[in-house]
Amino acid sequence: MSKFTLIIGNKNISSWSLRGYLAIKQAGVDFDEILIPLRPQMDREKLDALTPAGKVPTIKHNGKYIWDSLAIGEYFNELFPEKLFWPADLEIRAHARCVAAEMHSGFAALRSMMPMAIHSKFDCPEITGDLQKDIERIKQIWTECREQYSDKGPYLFGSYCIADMMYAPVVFRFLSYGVDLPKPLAEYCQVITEHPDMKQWINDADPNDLA
Ligand SMILES: N[C@@H](CCC(=O)N[C@@H](CS)C(=O)NCC(=O)O)C(=O)O
Repeated sequence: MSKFTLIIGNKNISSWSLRGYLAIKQAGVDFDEILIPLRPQMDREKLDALTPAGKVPTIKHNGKYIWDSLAIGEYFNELFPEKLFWPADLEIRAHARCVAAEMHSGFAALRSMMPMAIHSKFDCPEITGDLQKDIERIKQIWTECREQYSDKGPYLFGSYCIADMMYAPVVFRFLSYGVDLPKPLAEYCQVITEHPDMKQWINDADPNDLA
């Protein structure tokens, strides 16, 4: 199988890049990494030359591009089904796909009002309105998952899967802004920060790169 190239933004702040990185790490393939700084100055020309949509993450493989985090997860799922990118059970898999898709297409208030900056701590903004709705909905999703699947393992659906990759940046947002979480959800956040691929990303992220 030919080599993969992963194109990403600054690790401290590029939340979508983190999802693509977690997917390729779970695949366990060799890959080259190209980091295009998005901040303080975005290299637009370089980004547009390397990615069809001008967005990260993008994977290049066999001369073709996969330029969206969820599509990247699905690509690796199809290439390496034995890595269990999704739960094996049909109904649990449908649940996992729903919560991953909900993250991928939603939570705009959380994303704009609590940008990810892995190594930073911030004062928590007032949690009202759309931000409150987003946070409450995420807590509800995580709580339901932990209640239903905790007997299978410490991740949202027991075993680590694409749903965890999609919510990993949310974990860092909650930690950076000090969002109050009930114990089972705080424990889930800790499990994510201790995942080996996450630890590698944290270690590589430059604290000086800020949103
Ligand atoms: N839906 C896309 C979103 C990708 C995205 O918006 N990435 C941001 C960085 S975190 C980006 O490339 N920004 C550069 C730009 O918008 O010009 C995905 O899931 O990959």
